Amino acid sequence: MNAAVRLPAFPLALGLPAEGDLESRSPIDGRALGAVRVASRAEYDATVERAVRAFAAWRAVPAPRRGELVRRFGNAVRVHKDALADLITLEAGKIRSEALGEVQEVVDICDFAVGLSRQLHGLTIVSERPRHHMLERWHPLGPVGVITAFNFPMAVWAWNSALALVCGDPVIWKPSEKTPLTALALHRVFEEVAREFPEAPEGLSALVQGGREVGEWLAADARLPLISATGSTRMGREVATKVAARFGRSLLELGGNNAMIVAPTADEDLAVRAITFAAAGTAGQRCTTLRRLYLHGSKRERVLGRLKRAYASLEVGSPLDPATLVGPLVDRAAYEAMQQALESARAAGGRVTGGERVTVPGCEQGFYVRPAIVELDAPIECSQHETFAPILYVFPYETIEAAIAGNNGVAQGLSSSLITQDLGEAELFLSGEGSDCGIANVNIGPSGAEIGGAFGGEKETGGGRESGSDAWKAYMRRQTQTVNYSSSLPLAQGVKFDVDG
Ligand code: UN1
Repeated sequence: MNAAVRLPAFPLALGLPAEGDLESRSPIDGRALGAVRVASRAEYDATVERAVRAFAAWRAVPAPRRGELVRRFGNAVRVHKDALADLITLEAGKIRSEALGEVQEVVDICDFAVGLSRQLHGLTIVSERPRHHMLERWHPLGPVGVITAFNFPMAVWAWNSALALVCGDPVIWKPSEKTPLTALALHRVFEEVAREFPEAPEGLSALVQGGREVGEWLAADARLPLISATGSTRMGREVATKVAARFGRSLLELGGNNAMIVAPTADEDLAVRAITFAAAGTAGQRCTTLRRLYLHGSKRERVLGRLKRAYASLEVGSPLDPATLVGPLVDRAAYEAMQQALESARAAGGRVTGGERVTVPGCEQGFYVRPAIVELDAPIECSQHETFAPILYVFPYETIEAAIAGNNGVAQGLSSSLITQDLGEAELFLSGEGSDCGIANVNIGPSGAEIGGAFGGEKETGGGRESGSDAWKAYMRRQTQTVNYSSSLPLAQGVKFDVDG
């Protein structure tokens, strides 16, 4: 197995920065990759001031022209795709194909946003008053704070910033402390493009590196009308409370605890492949990862048997090895959280297969695990929570209603899926009586959403929607306008208020 870490060509020939108080370590083998400087409060304030000034200029640039900047950025990302994917692999531990997929997601949201820059549509509304009409218009909102997680260290910022920029908003990005270099690289690509774009004001997009404190500054900062935060429910609760206290707007994309139902008519080949990618892919570190599996009694033994064989054959190893399908967990804390969850599952009567640490030659400091399957008869404490690791809890079910109740029986509401050939079941699952999640899929797993649909979920997932559909509306303010083109002044609801004057 090739475990040697080859350093990528940093985009735009930057070289990996080495100076700084925030060190980046590779989950592959724990080696230090570089370091960045954490922003001081004074630097942070100066950054926000620049963003406020940038807003005054950027909101006056016509939206299709703002889209042109995003188009050029997307093209630059295409040019640097390989190097950016290399960095994701090094710093987040993703296998090559998934790292390339993430960069592609950046390109895709840019394309989406470019089209959108000519479609920031409002409504015209008829008025009850003669010679009046009403309009609903969308205006730029102001500088947006974006907090992102380690597991999608580029795509989630791009979902937010591509939309925010075409909507007329500057962006301030606080990336995860675990992936500062990835953020720096992608942001440098943006800066290069913005430098060549005459209408792009200084400070249109900024990167603020640091830990929890920086997130708190953003959340409490009344100069930022919107905070978009992706990460744990615990983090989201803190951010949302702070933002609400100053009447700001928050867009939350928090934890998931996603389920799949495998029905009696399910195509088993498709089911096993869908389960394996969704539960073990990205080493279980997606917010859309499949964590709970409801197997119909008639399918249980066969699907479980095939699944265990598929799991046993999964290549776990360095993501630099092209044969690897399951790379490392992000760090020791993630490994310990996984082991703790498995221990409590065992104590609660769960039958655990896999989950043990895997030693990868040359990568002894990395935390590699064989994805785990936990067979249960009913939910237990730890299956109700999101443990950011590849643990799949498997439950039996008998009726589709019971399976849907199981799917919905957690505090999170991000993604869900049903594997079936039965149209009635599929429609029930997709109906108002069905899945209560933001995403509901039939005959595909819960993860790997494409750009185009709104991404996000209900309940403790936070309710936010990002990326596709009309998610752009979160980055703008809505204004209802009434215009009177007569010379009289009729009042709504027939109210009379006649004065001589
Ligand atoms: C995340 O894990 O925060 O749907 C985002 C997916 C990816 C995005 C995941 N397109 O799995």
